[in-house]
Amino acid sequence: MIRSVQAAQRLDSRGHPTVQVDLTTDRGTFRAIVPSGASTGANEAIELRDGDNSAYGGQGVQKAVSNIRLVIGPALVQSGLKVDTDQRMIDCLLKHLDGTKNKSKLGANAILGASMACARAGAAHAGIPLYEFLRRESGAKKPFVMPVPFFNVLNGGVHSGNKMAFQETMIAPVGASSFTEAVQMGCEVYQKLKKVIVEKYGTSATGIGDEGGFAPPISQPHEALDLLVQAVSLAGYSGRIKFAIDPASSEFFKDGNYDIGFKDDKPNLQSSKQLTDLYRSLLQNYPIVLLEDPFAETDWDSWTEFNKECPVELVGDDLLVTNTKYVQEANEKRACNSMLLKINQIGTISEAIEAANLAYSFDWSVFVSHRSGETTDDFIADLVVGLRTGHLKSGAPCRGERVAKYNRLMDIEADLLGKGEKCLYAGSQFRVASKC
Ligand code: 2PG
Ligand code: MG
Repeated sequence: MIRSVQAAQRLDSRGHPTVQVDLTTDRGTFRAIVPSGASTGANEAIELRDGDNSAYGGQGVQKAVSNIRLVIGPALVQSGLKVDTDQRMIDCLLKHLDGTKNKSKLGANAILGASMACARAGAAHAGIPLYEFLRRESGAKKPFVMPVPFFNVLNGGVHSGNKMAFQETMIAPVGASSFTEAVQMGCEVYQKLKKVIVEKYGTSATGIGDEGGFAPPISQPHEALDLLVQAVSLAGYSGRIKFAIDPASSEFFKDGNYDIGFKDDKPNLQSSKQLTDLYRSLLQNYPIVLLEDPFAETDWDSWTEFNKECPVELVGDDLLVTNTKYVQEANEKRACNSMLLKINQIGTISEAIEAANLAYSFDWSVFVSHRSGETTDDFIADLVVGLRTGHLKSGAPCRGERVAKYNRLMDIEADLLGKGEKCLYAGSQFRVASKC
C-alpha cells in the first residue's frame, strides 16, 4: 500500500530544477528523479515549468512539485492500488488525473516521477530487482540480454559550444564479449581521444559538453569521425568498435532546408537531397551502424525515401517521441526501422513499454536513451535490460549522471552472473536483441 508521496525541487546535470519524488510504503521509501531534454521533439509530453522569472529564470518546477503533493499523492494513497501488481492501473490513473493529451495539466515531469517511484516500490514489494519487475511488465522473454553501450564521446549541436551542427557522435563496442568489457573498451578509447584532441588542438580543447563528450573546435561530421577512427585505432580496437550519429536535425531545419552552419557565423543550407548524399557518403566511408533523427520531425518524405535503402538502424527520436500514435504513423509511412525510447517523452513507464512493444511488433529495434539534462537516477539501466532492447545511450563514460547508468548495468551483469542466471551480451546482434 502507498502510504504517502512527497516531492521536492532538486537539480539536473545542467543546473536546472527538476522533480524528485519520494514514495513511501510499508516497506520503505522509494525515490525517483526526472530527466529533461534540450533538443526536445515538438510532440513530447509537456514538462511543467513555473515560468516565474524571479526564480531560476522561469525554469522552476514548484508547480509540478505541488501537483504531486496535492493531487497525485493523495489520489495514489486513496486508490488502494498495489505497487507490486498494479503498475498499469497506476499509470492509467495518473493519465486520467491529468486528463490532457500531452500531460500539460499536472506536468509529465510530475507524472513520470510518480510512475518511476511506483515501479521501484513495486520491485521491492515483489522482492525482485527492478529489471526483473520491468521484464514482467513488458512480457519480454529470458534470458536477459545486456546492452551495447553507445558512448557519445563527441558533443555538438545544442549540447556544446563548438561549431559542430551534428549533436552526437557515438562509439559502440559491439565486439566486446560482455557489458563490462564494452565499458572498458569505451573508456580506453575515450582517454585516447582526449590525447588525440590535445595533440591536434591543445589542452584547452578538452572541455566537455552536456553529455560528457569532448567538444573540440571542429564543425564537419567527417572531422568528428576521423578523430574517432584515430582514437579507436590507438586503443587497439579497430573493427571491434562501430560508430553512430545523432545529428538531431530538427534543431537546424529551417524553411525546408537544413542549416548545418547554424552554430557558425554564416549559414550553410543543405536541401534534404544534399543531406541525404552527405549521410550516404558517411555510411560508405566509416563503420557507422546507427543513424538517429537524420531528418526533421516534420520532414516525413525524406525519412521514407531514405528508409527505402537504408543499410543501418534508422532511429526515430523527435519523430516518434515514444508515443504509439507516431510509431503507428511511422510504420504506415515506412519512415524508420527503430524507436528511441525516452521515458519523459511520454510520461509513464507503462506507456513507454507499450510504445516499445508496438515497435517490436513491426520488427523494429528499440534504443533506450537518457536526456541531455540528466540526474543520478539510474532507472533506464534496469529498463534496457528488462525490455531486452540490446542497446542504450547514456552519454560518454564521464560525468556522474552518465556513468551512474553504466555502473548500474555493470552491477546488473555481476548480479546475474553471480546468481548463475544466463545472460547474453547483445554485441553485433544489438538490433535484434529482443528476439535472441
Ligand atoms: C537526443 C537527446 C539525448 P536531448 O537528442 O537524443 O541524447 O538529447 O535530451 O537534449 O533531447
Ligand atoms: Mg536524438
